Amino acid sequence: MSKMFTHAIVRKPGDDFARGITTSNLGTPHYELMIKQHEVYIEALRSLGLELIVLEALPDYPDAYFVEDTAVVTPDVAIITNPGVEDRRGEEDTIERALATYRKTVRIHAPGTVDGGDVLMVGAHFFIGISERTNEEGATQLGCIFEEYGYTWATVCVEAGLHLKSSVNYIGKNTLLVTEKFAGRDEFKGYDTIIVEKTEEYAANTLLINNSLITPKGFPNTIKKLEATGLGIIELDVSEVRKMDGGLTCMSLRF
Ligand code: CIR
Repeated sequence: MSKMFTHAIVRKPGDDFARGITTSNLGTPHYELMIKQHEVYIEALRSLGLELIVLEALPDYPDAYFVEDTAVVTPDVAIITNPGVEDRRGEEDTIERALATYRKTVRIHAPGTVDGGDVLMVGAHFFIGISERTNEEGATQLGCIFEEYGYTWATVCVEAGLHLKSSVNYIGKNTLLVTEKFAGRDEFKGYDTIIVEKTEEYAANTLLINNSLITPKGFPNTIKKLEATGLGIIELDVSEVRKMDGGLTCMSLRF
């Protein structure tokens, strides 16, 4: 059984969200549709029993609804990150205030950088992706905090995709959902893997909430593989989020 979450923090996208960072070539995102998809996402989290803390959009931070990047929340402590891109620094201050009600908070300090999208929790073990956003110094700071609280950790080189969780996610029952590029990596020995084929790579960003999976709509082969796990599955259309290089895990902090 995976860890049970009781809460999630989300933030409404601002009407400037299309000014966020993106490398995708999927066209201009549509604000009203984005808001609709975000509302459906919130309702999906609620339907799985989570209490939602919904923050207002943060002026001048068009990527701030990707709250996952600003913190790593464990059962004992919340680690507030130092985001890997300058433009997003400052988002973490508001998240620290929101999390302080629920957890003791500690911080990652420069020159260390960490984006929460690079941190994958698998029970009491954490994989930390070394990426364009998360550097070795940040990973070491984070790892030392994990050790203090009795968790283990290992780094994984993120050679493809924005973050580690763009390509690898834990879906319970000792199983990782991975893209072809990450399949067979030594770091994941000891886990079962479900491989997402190249044409469906985006579906690797599937979110495990208690005993259900939230997965992006439009990836029929991955759905078939996920159905075999016997877990509940919710498919959500996140077309507008994808245009901004984001996905399902990015839009919430679960704890
Ligand atoms: C960024 O480039 O920072 C945002 N446009 C996308 C962040 C996605 N976050 C995530 O995967 N955890």
